[in-house]
Amino acid sequence: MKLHWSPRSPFVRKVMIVAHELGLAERINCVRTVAATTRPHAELMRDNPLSKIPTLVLDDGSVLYDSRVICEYLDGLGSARKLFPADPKARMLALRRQALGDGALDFLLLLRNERERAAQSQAHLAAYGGKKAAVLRAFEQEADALAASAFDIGHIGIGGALCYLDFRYADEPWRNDHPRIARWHAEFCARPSVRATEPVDDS
Ligand SMILES: N[C@@H](CCC(=O)N[C@@H](CS)C(=O)NCC(=O)O)C(=O)O
Repeated sequence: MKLHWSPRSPFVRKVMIVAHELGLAERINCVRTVAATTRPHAELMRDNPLSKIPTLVLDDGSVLYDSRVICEYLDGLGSARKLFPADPKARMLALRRQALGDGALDFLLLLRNERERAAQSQAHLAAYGGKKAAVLRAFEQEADALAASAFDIGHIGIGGALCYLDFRYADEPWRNDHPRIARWHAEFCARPSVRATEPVDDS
């Protein structure tokens, strides 16, 4: 399998954490692909018209995106335990947590883009900043339940979003005001799958 990959992308990292958790990382050929919102990537678009990573090309030439679809595909390949629960209630909880983490990443990427623009929109900056605070409060409220439930894709979604805050928003500390999710996140970061996928800013 070929993965359009970058060491900076939090969505790629989610896929790679899943791959490591399932013992599948060695089967994935990671190909460095630069995806940027303002510079559509012609070659990548032959596989994914959205010009986004992660994009997975299977050995038969078929293509999977986005990260949610790829993660679920990998989960079906692994013979080990599942990261997408079969029980409907547990599955919906896991998918909702994944959506919260992914949604946070979506606006955190937009917020970085907005801050880099010459003519910044104060309305966008304020909206993203407000969501960032709200999501951290939601993570904090969810911390005890996360710690008490079996590790799944929801944990990876939320843990990965917090890792991205540390990577790209390191000068905006969140731990002091959110001690329970900070404790949970320390354990998340100690997992071999998370340690094996540390982000690198290679720009
Ligand atoms: N919903 C997508 C989001 C993927 C995404 O936004 N990837 C970023 C890199 S972290 C990207 O490819 N951006 C390029 C663009 O927006 O054109 C997923 O879960 O895979």
